[in-house]
Amino acid sequence: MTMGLFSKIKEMFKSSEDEEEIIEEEVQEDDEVSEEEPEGIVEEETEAEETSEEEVEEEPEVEEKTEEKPEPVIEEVVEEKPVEKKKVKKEKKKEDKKKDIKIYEKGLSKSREGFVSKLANLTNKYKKVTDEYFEELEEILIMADIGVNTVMDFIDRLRDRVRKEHLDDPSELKEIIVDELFIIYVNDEILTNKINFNEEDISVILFVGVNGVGKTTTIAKIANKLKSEGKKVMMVAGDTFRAGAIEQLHEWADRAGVEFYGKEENTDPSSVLYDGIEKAKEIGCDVVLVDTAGRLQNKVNLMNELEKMNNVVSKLVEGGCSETLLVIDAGTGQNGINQAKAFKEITNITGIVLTKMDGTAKGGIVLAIKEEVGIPVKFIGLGERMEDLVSFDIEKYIYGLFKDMM
Ligand SMILES: Nc1nc2c(ncn2[C@@H]2O[C@H](COP(=O)(O)OP(=O)(O)OP(=O)(O)O)[C@@H](O)[C@H]2O)c(=O)[nH]1
Ligand SMILES: [Mg+2]
Repeated sequence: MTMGLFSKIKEMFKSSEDEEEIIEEEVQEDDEVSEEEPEGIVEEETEAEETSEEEVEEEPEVEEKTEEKPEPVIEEVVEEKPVEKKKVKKEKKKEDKKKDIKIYEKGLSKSREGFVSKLANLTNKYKKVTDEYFEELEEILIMADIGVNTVMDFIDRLRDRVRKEHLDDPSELKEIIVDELFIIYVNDEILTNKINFNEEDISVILFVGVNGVGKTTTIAKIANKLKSEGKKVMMVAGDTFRAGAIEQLHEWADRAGVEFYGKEENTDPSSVLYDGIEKAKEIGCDVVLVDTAGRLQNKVNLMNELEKMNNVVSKLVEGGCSETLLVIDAGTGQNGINQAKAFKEITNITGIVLTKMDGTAKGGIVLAIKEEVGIPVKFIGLGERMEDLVSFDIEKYIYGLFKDMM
């Protein structure tokens, strides 16, 4: 049997672990600090990292940013000690990777305990791969919210491989199961988890989703992330429907240290958006993040509202919206999948943010969404804090989920 994908992924992350014991200690210290200290400190650190990595050479905004947070030390390094700069760059990159993996590991611990430990038990329980084994496996995967159709296809493929490769020991199947799950997600496609930015004009990102899924929190997290990458960000309070929503967003904007635009409750969201974008352009923002109401009475209302908002953006911005991100609560299972299908019908969803992955033992929804809805998951939320958001990366996800199993 050739080396499985999971082994490769595991080796990839393992070898970086071995090389970097010192860095790991540093990162652990960082983590401890970030749990206790207010966000300000973490932000500054991230900003400094990002600046030293990429922005210095490439981004035109650097001058502005340098005014706000001068980094004389880094500039010296850039000009006079290119070798050292490379070293710093490499170490920072490793450090970032490490941090990301840790967020995945921590955030997926519930899924790991639930679904993955059941898989491990299954392997111990059966001496041979039998029909009962497959039935039980099927049940575990369905319970993990992978979705019935996806599971059926998956089991068929697995049975095929078992037959062709003459496998009959369940422990040999563990790795194949992980590989096949990975294949479901990747499915020969080029996956993009990158945010699409408008090259010509200001970038406008709409956040949609039913109430309570985590739209507002996600906006804060993404604002925080973009700000740390050197972008000037404005949040626009397009949820004028729910009492308190505007104030809630305003508070997040203050905490993240980004611009905010909002009007009175019950104002037409499109008019807020219109004025917000004009204001954002006036003060030189790069990105506008738009909160929207989740609880409009029915689908037609919601569709009309989103269409109106899209028209406003098209009027003011070359190329219209850069992204419309659908926010889904990972704990809602099939319901979440249905939301994705419904939203897909009423507007052009360009990516999905899966929130509350830390609170569910059913991490399989990532695979189900990909298979049943066909829209890429761009981010996952793994906690309530501003830092608890990562770009979705299937390799880190698989590693975070299965690392104890092999
Ligand atoms: N554990 C966890 N909680 C989260 C995550 N994302 C959001 N939440 C929590 O979910 C709750 C709802 O979040 P909001 O951001 O207000 O959700 P919303 O979609 O804007 O809700 P409405 O404005 O009422 O439609 C809050 O208590 C958040 O702290 C996450 O990734 N993990
Ligand atoms: Mg909200």
